Amino acid sequence: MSFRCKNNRCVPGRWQCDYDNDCGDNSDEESCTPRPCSESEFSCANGRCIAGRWKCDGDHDCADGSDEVGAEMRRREVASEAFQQGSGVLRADRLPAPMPTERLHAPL
Ligand SMILES: [Ca+2]
Ligand SMILES: [Ca+2]
Repeated sequence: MSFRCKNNRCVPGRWQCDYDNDCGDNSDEESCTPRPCSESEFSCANGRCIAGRWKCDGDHDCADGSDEVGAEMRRREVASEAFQQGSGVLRADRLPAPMPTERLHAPL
């Protein structure tokens, strides 16, 4: 089973409504019924459901990046907190994602 896009491109049927624009004109994502996200899932701004733990993990799991909105802010707070504790050393395992070195030394 394949799905024919409006631009006549054919994509595998399972690519329809997977929230990725596979056709190029997004016609494989049109007329899709968004499924309600469960409580353990995060609901992206574009209607996609992702696992709750994927929110703010540094990866854009929603195609529109809405699961990472505000994540950068939170990351800075974590870094700032580490400095306030007087260690002066940022432990990488405390941060949700690696940060560029220059940002660690920038004024927070
Ligand atoms: Ca798709
Ligand atoms: Ca994510």
